[in-house]
Amino acid sequence: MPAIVLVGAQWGDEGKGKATDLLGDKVQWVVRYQGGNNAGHTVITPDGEKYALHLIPSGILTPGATSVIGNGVVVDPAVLIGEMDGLIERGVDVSNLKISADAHLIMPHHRALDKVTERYLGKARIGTTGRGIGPAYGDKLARIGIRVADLLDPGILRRKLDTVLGEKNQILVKVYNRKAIDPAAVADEYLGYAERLRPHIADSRLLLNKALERGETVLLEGSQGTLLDVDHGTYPFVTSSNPTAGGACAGSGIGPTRITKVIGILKAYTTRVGSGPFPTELLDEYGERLRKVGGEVGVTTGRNRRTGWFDAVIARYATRVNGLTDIFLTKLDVLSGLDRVPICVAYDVDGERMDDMPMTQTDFHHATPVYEYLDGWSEDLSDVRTFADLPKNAQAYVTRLEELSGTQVSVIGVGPGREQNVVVR
Ligand code: 2SA
Ligand code: GDP
Ligand code: MG
Repeated sequence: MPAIVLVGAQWGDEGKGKATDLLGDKVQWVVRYQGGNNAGHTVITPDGEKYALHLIPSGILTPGATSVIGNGVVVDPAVLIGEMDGLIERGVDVSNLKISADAHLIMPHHRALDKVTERYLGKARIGTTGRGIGPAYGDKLARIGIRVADLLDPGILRRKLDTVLGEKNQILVKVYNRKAIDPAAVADEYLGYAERLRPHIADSRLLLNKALERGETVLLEGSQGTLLDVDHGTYPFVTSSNPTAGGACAGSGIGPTRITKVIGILKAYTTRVGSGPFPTELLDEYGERLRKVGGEVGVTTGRNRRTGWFDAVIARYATRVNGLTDIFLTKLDVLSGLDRVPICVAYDVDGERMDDMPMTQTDFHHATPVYEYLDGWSEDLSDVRTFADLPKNAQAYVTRLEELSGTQVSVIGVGPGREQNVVVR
């Protein structure tokens, strides 16, 4: 009767979409528990079809699994409908998609405020995706959010919009010199979406708990990553939700005793998109090489991702914060062709060695990597399917990452395709 959590162990884009897809045929339910359409998850199916999913769980591509947008997600209904239509056009069945009645909606004022506040922050900007994520979670915590269930009650929806826009329009107009948003027009627009989404709106926590009681398996799919968690990440350069494993319970309504496995997705090097500290960042030709060979471009915004060497301090931190039981190590193939491969094993913070994440963000900003160097390998890994067939130096690299992170590697990604994996255990 297990629930399995799958989390990004770095700053996102570790290959969670592919990992979810890989587990898809072993599970009956796939649930998104946080984030919104800031996420971009890439899945390449066996017939070579490439899908970029933003709001819909990657499990939608696995026939037989039911996909759920959990209560912890923020939903932009126009984007959701667009994504559903895009999938239907390509022959994917979305009729079984469930959307939690308690999920919060991204409204036009959230998108507007996300953009203007970023501009206002200037150099201190977060580098958000501009999708309204932060303001939507802000309203949720301030208890003025509008939820999916409100789409089913036009009177309530209109009343809530009048109240919230009464305040937000003051801010938009008086602070940011923007146009006011008409509550009646927004209500009409959103009631249109309601008609389309109505058959999918569900009491998802009840569905999931009943499924667990029947002995079915639920996969809880995180978006973004551990270091982007609003509590455990590099605050304020984070997203506004809890991608870490703890967030899976709150964002789905499943109790922690149900979770039997927590899989951390870890890239064989590091990337980050948006602002904020990044100790192993490479601003040289090696960084450019990782970006090119790894195809490191944002799936949602098309921004270039920042790139750097593997950071074992972060891997250890992610192991602890999420209680990882397994690691899926992705993109090992991208490191082929290097003479030696650096691994950051600790930080130097103003002359002091730190083996663990510094307590303060000020120290983290000052952290410079202490590197250990392993010999590289030149072989193309894309057709390797067993650990024994990996070049000896690649094996040594994986083994060292396991030692340093404190978690066993159970699968190694050697290419973007569904079958391009080395299953270790
Ligand atoms: P937001 O929009 O409020 O969540 O932005 C806050 C920070 O969170 C980062 N963030 C992400 N980081 C990596 N991948 C994400 N998804 C897309 C992808 C990103 C893209 O898969 O490539 O296309 O640019 C994602 N979503 C949010 C964001 O960069 C900010 O640092
Ligand atoms: P997610 O947000 O964690 O789902 O990851 P993204 O989809 O944003 O980015 C991961 C990228 O790496 C996608 O383009 C995947 O197709 C690709 N990918 C995943 N695993 C591997 C791998 O093992 N090797 C290579 N070369 N690419 C991979
Ligand atoms: Mg992504």
